[in-house]
Amino acid sequence: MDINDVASKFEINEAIENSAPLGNGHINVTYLLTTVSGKKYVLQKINTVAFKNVDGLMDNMQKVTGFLMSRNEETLELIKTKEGQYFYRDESGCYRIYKYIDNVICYEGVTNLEAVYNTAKAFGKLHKSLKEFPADTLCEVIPNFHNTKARYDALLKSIELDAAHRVKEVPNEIAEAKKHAELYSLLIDAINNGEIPLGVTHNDPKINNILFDEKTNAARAIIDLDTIMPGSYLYDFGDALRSLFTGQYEDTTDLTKVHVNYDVFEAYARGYLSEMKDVLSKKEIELLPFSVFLLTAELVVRFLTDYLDGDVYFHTAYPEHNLVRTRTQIKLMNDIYDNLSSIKLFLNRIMRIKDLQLSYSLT
Ligand code: ADP
Ligand code: GN1
Ligand code: MG
Repeated sequence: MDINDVASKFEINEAIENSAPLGNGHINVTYLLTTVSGKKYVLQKINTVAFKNVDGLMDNMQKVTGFLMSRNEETLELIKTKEGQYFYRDESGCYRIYKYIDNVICYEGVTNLEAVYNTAKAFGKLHKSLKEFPADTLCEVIPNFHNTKARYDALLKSIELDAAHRVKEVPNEIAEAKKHAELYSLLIDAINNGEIPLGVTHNDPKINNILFDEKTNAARAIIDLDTIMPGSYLYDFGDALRSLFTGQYEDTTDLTKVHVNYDVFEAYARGYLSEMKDVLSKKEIELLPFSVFLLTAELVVRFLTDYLDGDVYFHTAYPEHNLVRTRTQIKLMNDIYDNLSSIKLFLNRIMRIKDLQLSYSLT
């Protein structure tokens, strides 16, 4: 892609002086653009392997950001194209531009508990705000995105196909992914039989999808809104803690750094429940610890599937990258499984605390 050419299609009306890769996302290609007068924008090439329905995706994003803006909540601000569209498409791909949110920090892992608490509160607030949003106006951007059972079935198919001839290398990882397979349909069954409701959820609540104010450490904006769609609150709770427990990066080979951390769990649970305690049902609260296990198992399955498919979905920097990520998540999945009863008891104690607010001092 020619960055200047793409940028010239949008309502920026200035030349771009500088462009540089931004962040560590696994899906889109992201650049920070700086104009000659010093204004900053984010340009993204949307991943059309992951997102087949870009029109639906951008329609969801525009509706949700418009709704949040109308409530004065900071969110991504899309820049329209000169033709009044929210993205630009040519033969090389699909592109969008937002305003760069400045004076922020983007963490790749837990560096302080205050950020964890603030992240959780921000997701709690988002869930609560979006209860007022008409969920039926959103499309399902990626069908069955967090249907762990469907993800597992896709893994079984990939094992059978063995497209990249890698099955023989990974018998242990396949065995790990299969070990708890009987649990993979528990949440989706509960949703399908009406025991667990759907709300509007983010569906990708990794810590690097939150921007923190560099001065106050408050969670300023939740970004990466590609997968905003109807979903269970448990998806976001489980996936956020999965990401936080993973450590600094998902591709670490130092597996001693990947484990359940009760301080992190407490900070996240308190922050989230301080907003959502009265919204969640008894059944949802009961399943919060399980959701952390399930979403971690789902990532084991997804990274391993992509490794076996020949790295067609997640961006990879080297041939074993998805395998390394699979192993990180296996370590975490097993640790969460072994700790499930203790996490449940721990959560019960947190639920009895009257004032869930926490104040941390940054050191
Ligand atoms: P991906 O879907 O590939 O993860 P993201 O939308 O999460 O892409 O963007 C990748 C990274 O770019 C983020 O983790 C963040 O560091 C940075 N980023 C994206 N949008 C903005 C923005 N509007 N302002 C500041 N930083 C941003
Ligand atoms: C992807 O886009 P990014 O890097 O925030 C993925 C998530 C995974 C995550 C694992 C649309 O998130 O579902 O949990 O990688 N996003 C999509 O790091 O598939
Ligand atoms: Mg991201």
